[in-house]
Amino acid sequence: MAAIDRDYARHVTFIEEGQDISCRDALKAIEPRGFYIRQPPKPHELDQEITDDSQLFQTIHMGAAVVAEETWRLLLDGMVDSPFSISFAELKSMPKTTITAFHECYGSPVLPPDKALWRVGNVQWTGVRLADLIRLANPKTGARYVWSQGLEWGSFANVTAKYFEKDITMQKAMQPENLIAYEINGRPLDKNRGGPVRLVVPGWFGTNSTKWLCHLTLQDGRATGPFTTKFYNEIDPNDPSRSRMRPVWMVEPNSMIVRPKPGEVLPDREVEIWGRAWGCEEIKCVDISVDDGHSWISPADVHLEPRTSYEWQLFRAKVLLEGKGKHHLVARAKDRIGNQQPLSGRRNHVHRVDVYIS
Ligand SMILES: Nc1nc2c(c(=O)[nH]1)N[C@H]1C(S)=C(S)[C@@H](COP(=O)(O)O)O[C@H]1N2
Ligand SMILES: [Mo]
Repeated sequence: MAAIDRDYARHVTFIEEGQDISCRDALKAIEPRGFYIRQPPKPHELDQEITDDSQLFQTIHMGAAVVAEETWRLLLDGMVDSPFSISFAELKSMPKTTITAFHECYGSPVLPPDKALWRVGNVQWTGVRLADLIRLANPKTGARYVWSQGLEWGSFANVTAKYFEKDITMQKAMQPENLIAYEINGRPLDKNRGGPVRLVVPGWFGTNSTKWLCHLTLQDGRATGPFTTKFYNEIDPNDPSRSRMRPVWMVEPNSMIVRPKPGEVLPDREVEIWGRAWGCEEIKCVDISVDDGHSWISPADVHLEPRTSYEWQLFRAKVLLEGKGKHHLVARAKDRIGNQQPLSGRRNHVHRVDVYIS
């Protein structure tokens, strides 16, 4: 074991063979029951670098779990040599990490993928590194996925589930960005945010970041619940025959214009456009068009902040809007590995803003 692991081992309770540990007793109630969305502000209202908790969207499928912090335990088992459980106090006594990351909802898993766009924000999460906890459990070589389960149960879109269950690959799980988080923007996670403890998987869609987390289990195949089989799979846009499906995991490049605001009447032809770009991979350039995508201004004239972890990236450009009347502004991000936002028809298609020169 590495030094950090030996230190961590003091904080957990290893499980003896044959011992049956339940992590589900901490569920006090599900209140309120049923589907709930808190809609995000419009892109032009997301003008702060860090999105306040009160401004950040919320997505709840079956209801919000009310969790007893004193009895809460996280269980880590499955294809590991040293399964263990850990209390909230023990988790908080471990070395903590803070990461700034964009947080984006895929949108409805039952509507076409170009609906419910811009459910996004950028926040600071604090907690313990998922990879450190997994290492402590000594994963077996065949473990390929980490399944995560929430405490709540119920139904969504006429499908019942015994709990919210998601999976991520072991390869992703062992990256340092993933957290077993208990704070957002320096404050404890409240009930709707998934408190006391949730998973956070930066760079991947929000749906993978299981709230009211109580169980992690390492497995050799994909999770079998409705939230990974029936919901949250999509047609792979890279497949020419449009028949191959893929899990809703990595966030594709995306961007939004924050200024000017839609419909703004501008007195001056010289206009500064700025906004945010984000994706699983770092965004390397943002193209800007002032004629609805017919032509693009040189990327060299668009300033783009580099990324340090998974935060959204600011872009900014000064443009000249020729002539009075309506102008169509478009921004289009391209990531480090060459993926570019499509112009239409996809959940990450470009953001368009119309403005007027008076
Ligand atoms: N247990 C549980 N975790 C969950 C969900 C849920 O319904 N139950 N919703 C998921 C979805 S689809 C998203 S986008 C994010 C939303 O996190 P937020 O509500 O904190 O923004 O949580 C994910 N984790
Ligand atoms: Mo979501």
